[in-house]
Amino acid sequence: MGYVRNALATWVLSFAAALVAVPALGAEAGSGLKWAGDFGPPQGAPIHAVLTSPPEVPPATNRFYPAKVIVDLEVIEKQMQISEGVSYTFWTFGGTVPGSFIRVRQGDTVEFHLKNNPANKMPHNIDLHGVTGPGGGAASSFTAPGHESQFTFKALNEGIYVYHCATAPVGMHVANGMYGLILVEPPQGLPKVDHEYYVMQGDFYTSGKYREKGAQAFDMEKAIDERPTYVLFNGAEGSLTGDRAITARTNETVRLFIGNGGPNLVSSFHVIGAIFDRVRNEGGSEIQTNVQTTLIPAGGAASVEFRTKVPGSYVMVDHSIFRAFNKGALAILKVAGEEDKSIYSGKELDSVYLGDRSQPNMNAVSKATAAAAGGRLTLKDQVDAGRDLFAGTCSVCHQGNGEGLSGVFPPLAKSDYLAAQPRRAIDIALHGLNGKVTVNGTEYNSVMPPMNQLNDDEIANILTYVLNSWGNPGGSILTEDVRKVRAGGTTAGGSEH
Ligand code: HEC
Ligand SMILES: [Cu+2]
Repeated sequence: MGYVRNALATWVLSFAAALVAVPALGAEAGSGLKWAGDFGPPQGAPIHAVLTSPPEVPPATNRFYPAKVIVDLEVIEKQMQISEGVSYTFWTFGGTVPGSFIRVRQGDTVEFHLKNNPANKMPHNIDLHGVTGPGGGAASSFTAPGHESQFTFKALNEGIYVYHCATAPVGMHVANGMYGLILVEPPQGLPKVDHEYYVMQGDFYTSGKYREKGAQAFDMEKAIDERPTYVLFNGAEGSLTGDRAITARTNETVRLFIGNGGPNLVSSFHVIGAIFDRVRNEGGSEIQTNVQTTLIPAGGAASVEFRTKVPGSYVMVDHSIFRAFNKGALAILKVAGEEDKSIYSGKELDSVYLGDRSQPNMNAVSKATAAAAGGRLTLKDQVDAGRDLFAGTCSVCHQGNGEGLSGVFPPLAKSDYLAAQPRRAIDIALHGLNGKVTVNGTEYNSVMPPMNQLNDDEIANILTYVLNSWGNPGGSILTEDVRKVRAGGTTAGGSEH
């Protein structure tokens, strides 16, 4: 008996909450009584679903009756940037990775139109996890380039669901970015928040190494072995950092719809410096509170909510942490507003966590890559790109102004050690340095770790920047020079070219 009463009380409460949230309800009060499930025939004129590109989420349906909702989704195969100066041919739902966000209401009858752009090379289909029926729509939606298919389903369960392509080889279609989220709102709608954002993780397998420049092909072997080159939020490194970070102000509520397209990895989703007040883990209906890190399975999703309290940059990561700092799984929520010293004494962030993503953008790196590809790389291109890359890699120790830290990290500015054999720096960057060195009359006996996670052109540009800054002697280091040293060649006693 107690249970029944409690359940009733909860129901009445959520009913009351919805009444407060949506003043327009009065007109629809009749249908309100069926909120436990509102599966009558579609009412009113058919509605075209508003689809949004990530990180945007369509507005609430604000609807209190079941409708017929038409979804038009087009598959587009296109080359896009996966990292600065690195391009990849993505297969997309709606032209973005992840695909367009779809929002409907429980009880809606969804008429789904899947179009396969005539310029595409591959057939595709769609499996929506929010569909009840074999294949989640996959069998009814197999579509050749230049064709369109149509199927209809009733959104029976509320929740946040992944959709993805399920055309063979399925793993390859998913790895190329063919996934997205569909939100099925509960009949009474979701509690109002100030911001909703759409973030989706995926793992990517390229023939080249992490950040290796140029057009990269899909690598089936790496994919089968589950050895991703990139682990990314919203399909590209930097898609949610710098001037593309998502934003909020202090004392606002934020709801993130977090999906994981996989194809292989599960995500330990964490926002550095924030605690999730409420999580619907696995997208289910139970609400979990006070969560630090929530697991998002491949082919799963969750919604997390929190109130922003302290201004600053909050770094969202997959807390399998090498993925964040060495494979790209890093995004930023920028919170503007007044400091609250009673909650956090502050020292604005944590460039430690932002690393080489602390730059507002990496345009200089892209520009240098394009110039190098076109055979017209200038010294200035290299210096500009090197400046962006130096920040967050070398600057952690040698400092942004190259002065180092007295007794701990030697200076690069006007370093006589560097000037004596500039090309020896290639070896230092690749292999690190330890043992006694004397720089400008001061002895250092410490350890610099190898920086060989940087690729050849990154090291070339960084060193060229260092050589042309702070009164150093100038000159340039080219990608080939670094490649030779990495391959085991010698720096030839610092001879200049
Ligand atoms: C984790 C700290 C750290 C980072 C990061 C770091 N270094 Fe160093 N670096 C050192 C230390 C410590 C030494 C001195 C090593 C010794 O005592 O043997 C050094 C020495 C050097 C030297 C030779 C001495 C001099 O001052 O001329 C060069 C050149 C150099 N680093 C370049 C770089 C470049 C370029 C990067 C970025 C790609 C970098 N370092 C990143 C700590 C660091
Ligand atoms: Cu596909």
